[in-house]
Amino acid sequence: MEQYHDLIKHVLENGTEKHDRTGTGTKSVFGHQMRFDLSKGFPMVTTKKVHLKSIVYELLWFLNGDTNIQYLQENGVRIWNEWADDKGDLGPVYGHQWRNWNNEEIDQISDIIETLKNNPDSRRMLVSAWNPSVMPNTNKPFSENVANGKAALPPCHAFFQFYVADGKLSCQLYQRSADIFLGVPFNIASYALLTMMVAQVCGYQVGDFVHTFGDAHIYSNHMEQVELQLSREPRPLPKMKLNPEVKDIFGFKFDDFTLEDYNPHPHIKGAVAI
Ligand code: THF
Repeated sequence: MEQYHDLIKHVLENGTEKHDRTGTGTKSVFGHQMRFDLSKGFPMVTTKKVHLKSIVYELLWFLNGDTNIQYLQENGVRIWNEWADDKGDLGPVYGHQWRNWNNEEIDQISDIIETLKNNPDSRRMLVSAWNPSVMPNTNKPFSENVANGKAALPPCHAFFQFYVADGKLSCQLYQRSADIFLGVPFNIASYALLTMMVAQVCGYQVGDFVHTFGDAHIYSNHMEQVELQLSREPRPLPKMKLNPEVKDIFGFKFDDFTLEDYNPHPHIKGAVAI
């Protein structure tokens, strides 16, 4: 995971102090790219312990088209609590756009799987969570936006594209806004996992996960944490095993994922900016 450490160092050295919506303050750069060859191990940060359980349940929740946090809470996942209304709703966020864009029965995930199986040279294999018609009004509380049919938050990982060459499936994500300490380790593992799942159900080997950033920032209250992390030596990457029986992208269950040889340094706590 040198790519991740290089990103932290790059932002510390070249970033600009910048104010942000949450009022926390950040150091930020605009535009950056990382690439992970998924055949070389599962790209999970090793210089702090990352909570895979939250990542897997969140991804299954996105794929189910679910946008209420009840399912996450039932499985002990708290990462979306801050933004939900009192019924647990987040409005039309990721899952809704992936599976049911504008309530028009547009299922981008099923469409992509179809295209990957039948026309893998296509240059149109994109999934967009970025939907201008549901953008929230920043001056209003999350719950009021949700009550008005808007998303609680605009998507951070906005859209992604698949690519097949030499029998290998690659995926590139454009992330418009990236919380480097807390969110990015989650985002890398989540899309790496999604790429592996799509590759398995479509019959491809895994290629690269390419992670492209817009505003990549370190929050001012994460500075000590990232310094501690940089002082640690990265360890060998773990391996992710998927249950090979699953051939339907919507058929995966939590127990179908097994992470092997993950020996991270201890967890580092950090507050999430809301
Ligand atoms: N807002 C901000 N400020 N940062 C983000 O990373 C972020 N997201 C999602 C939406 N808004 C965001 C939410 N994803 C954690 C991890 C991911 C999140 C939100 C919070 C978090 O607190 N992680 C802790 C605890 C892990 C756990 O309990 O499982 C950690 O130490 O990793 C990015 O898409």
